[in-house]
Amino acid sequence: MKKDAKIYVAGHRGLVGSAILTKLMEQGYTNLVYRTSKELDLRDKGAVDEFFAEEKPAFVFLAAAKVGGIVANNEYPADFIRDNLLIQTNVIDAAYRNNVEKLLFLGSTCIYPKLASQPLKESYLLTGELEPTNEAYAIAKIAGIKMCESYNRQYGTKYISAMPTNLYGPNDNFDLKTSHVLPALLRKFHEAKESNAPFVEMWGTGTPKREFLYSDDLADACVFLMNTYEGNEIVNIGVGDDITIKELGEKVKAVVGYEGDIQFDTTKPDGTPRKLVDVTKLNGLGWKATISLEDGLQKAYQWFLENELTTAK
Ligand code: GFB
Repeated sequence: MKKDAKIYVAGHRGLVGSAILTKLMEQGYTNLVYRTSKELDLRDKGAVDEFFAEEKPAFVFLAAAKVGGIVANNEYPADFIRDNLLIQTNVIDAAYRNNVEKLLFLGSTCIYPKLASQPLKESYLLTGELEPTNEAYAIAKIAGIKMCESYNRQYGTKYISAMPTNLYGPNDNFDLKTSHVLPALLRKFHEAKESNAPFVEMWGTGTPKREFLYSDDLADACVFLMNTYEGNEIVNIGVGDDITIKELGEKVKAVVGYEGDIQFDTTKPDGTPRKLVDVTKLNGLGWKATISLEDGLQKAYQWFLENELTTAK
C-alpha cells in the first residue's frame, strides 16, 4: 500500500478495527476512511453501495462484525449469522464492483472443527463438526472466507483472509453478559477487589485452553499481510502458545491485585476444549507476535481503568 492510498477500515471503533486504524496512522498512512455504524449501517446494501461509489477506497480492512463471547454466541445465533452474512456480503461485493485493489477479511479460529488436532493448521478448515455454541457465527465467517476465495477465482480479485486467535486490548467489550473471557475477567476481578468480595465467579470448569493475542500485534500482522501476502489460502494469526482458563484467571487476579478466591460456575458452557493456532505459515512469511500475555494484560487493565470505568454500561 502506498502511504497515500485510500484505505477503508470497516469497524474502526471495535477492538480490531481501532487497532488497525491506529497502526496505519503510526505507520504514516494518510488517506484513511472510516464511518461509525450510525453513519453507515453495513447491513444495509444500498448504504454500502453508496459509500463505496462515493469514496472508492483502494484497500479495505473488513474488521466490522458482530462478535461476542461464548454465552452471547449461544443465546443469539440468529443475530450472529444474519448480521455477519449481511455485513461481509455487502462489503465484499461492493469492493468488487468498485474495483478495490485488495481486501483483508477477518475470520476467527472458531471456524475450525471443535475437535481438530492441535495446533490448528489452516488446512483443517471444513474437516469436521463445529463447536455448537458458536456454529452460527463460524458458518458466517466460513462463508466470508469462501466468498473471498470465490471472487478471487472467478473475478481475479486479491482478497485475503486472516484467522486471528482470541483477541484482547483497547476498545474491547467489557459487558459481562456479552464479552469474551479476558475482558470479563478484568472487570470481574477489578469489581471484586473494589467491593472486597470473597470470591470471583468464572464460567465453566476452567479447563479449556485458549491462546490470547493483543490487538496491537494483530493490527501489525494485518497491515503486514496486506502489504506482503497474495495467496488464496487463509492465514492464522496467533502467538503459538496457550493457557488454561483457570491459569488466565490467576494471571488476571495478579494483575488486578485481588486477594480473594476463584469459584467456577459449571452450569455455564466450556466451549471448545482447545484452539491453539499453528502459526508456521505466518512466521514463514516473516511475522511474529511481540507482546507477551503479561505485558498485554497490564496494558489492557490500564486501558480498562482509564476508559471503561468512566463509561456508563
Ligand atoms: O472467551 P469466551 O467467551 O469464548 O470463553 P470462546 C472462553 C472460555 O472462558 C470458556 C470461560 O470456557 C468460558 O466458559 N469463561 C470463564 C468465561 N469465565 C468467563 C467469563 O466471565 N466470561 C466469558 N465470556 N467466558 C468465542 C466464540 O469462544 O471466542 C466466538 O464464541 C469467537 O465465536 C471468540 O470465536 C474468539 O473462546 O469459547
